[in-house]
Amino acid sequence: MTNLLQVGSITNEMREQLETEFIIHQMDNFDPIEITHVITNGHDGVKPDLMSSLSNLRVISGYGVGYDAIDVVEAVKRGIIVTHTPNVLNEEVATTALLLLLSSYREVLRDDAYVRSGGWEKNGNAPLTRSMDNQTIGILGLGRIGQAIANKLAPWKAKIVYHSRNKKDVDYTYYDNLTRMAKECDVLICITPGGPSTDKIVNAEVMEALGPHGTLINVSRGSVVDEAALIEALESGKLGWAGLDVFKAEPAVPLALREMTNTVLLPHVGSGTVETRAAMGALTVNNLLQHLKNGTVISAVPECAHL
Ligand code: A2R
Repeated sequence: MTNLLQVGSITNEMREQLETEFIIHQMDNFDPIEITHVITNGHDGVKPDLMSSLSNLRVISGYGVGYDAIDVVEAVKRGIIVTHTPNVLNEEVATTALLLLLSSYREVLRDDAYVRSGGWEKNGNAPLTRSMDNQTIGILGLGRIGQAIANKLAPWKAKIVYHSRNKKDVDYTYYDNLTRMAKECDVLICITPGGPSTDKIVNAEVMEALGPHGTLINVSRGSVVDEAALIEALESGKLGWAGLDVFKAEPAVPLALREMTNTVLLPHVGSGTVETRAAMGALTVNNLLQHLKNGTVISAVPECAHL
């Protein structure tokens, strides 16, 4: 049997599959020398101290597509293979982006509360909302999930534009400057990876460019948006609305965001359906099982593809 360290929670199904080949150790009781494999998730990752204490580590299998909580540069240096779960969650995260967008445009939370509180019966019809049709929607990060979001927006006849580091082979208009793109958009949807290269790239300037009638949707990482600037922009009316699935210091969410009526907030559930989490769990486990069998993995992160 091989020694696997579990960081964060896993499902019962994943545990059952893993227990056929691994002894699963918990964080409060393990011998660092024995550990060759780690299972973790996008939030917990592997802290630098932990990684350096695991001198025989070979594989880190991540349950999620984002791996900004793992020091991949250090992993590559040490020949440790990091894996993640791309593609199997594209459609679900895209659905979450649409859910936030539609909820924001059509004031679902406000109107639901109006019905529940008896306000409709007492005070008459609810105020009108905004139409989601024919909007110019900027996608920040037109990768696997970004493309799925663009596809899902087709029925609303959205004009899609995008910003990423490189121009892609697609028909949508490319902007090499995020602020310039935001100026042209009704909506900005963030779906880049986290980490230093995207840290606070959605800053005060970008939010002001999006403007008082603009809507910001974030289904990427909290770090991508300057949260203090976001609160200021929403409070002052420089930005209209925000739909957020991710935050700077999860699970803590600033009170200011929670008290606003122009925000829709979700507890990082972008991929959080039974079906999609099962697919992600299977891929996370199969990466580990395949490595045991023949030393290869199914879905290494790009930086580790050569290992
Ligand atoms: O820069 P490019 O051309 O490689 O485009 C990637 C873009 N991207 C960035 N855009 C602007 N500034 C940056 N510093 C920057 N870094 C990356 O983000 C690409 O279009 C997109 C990422 O696409 P994928 O690698 O296919 O990732 P996927 O599967 O769509 O997931 C995105 C993220 C995850 O990393 C999690 O944090 C989150 O969604 O769930």
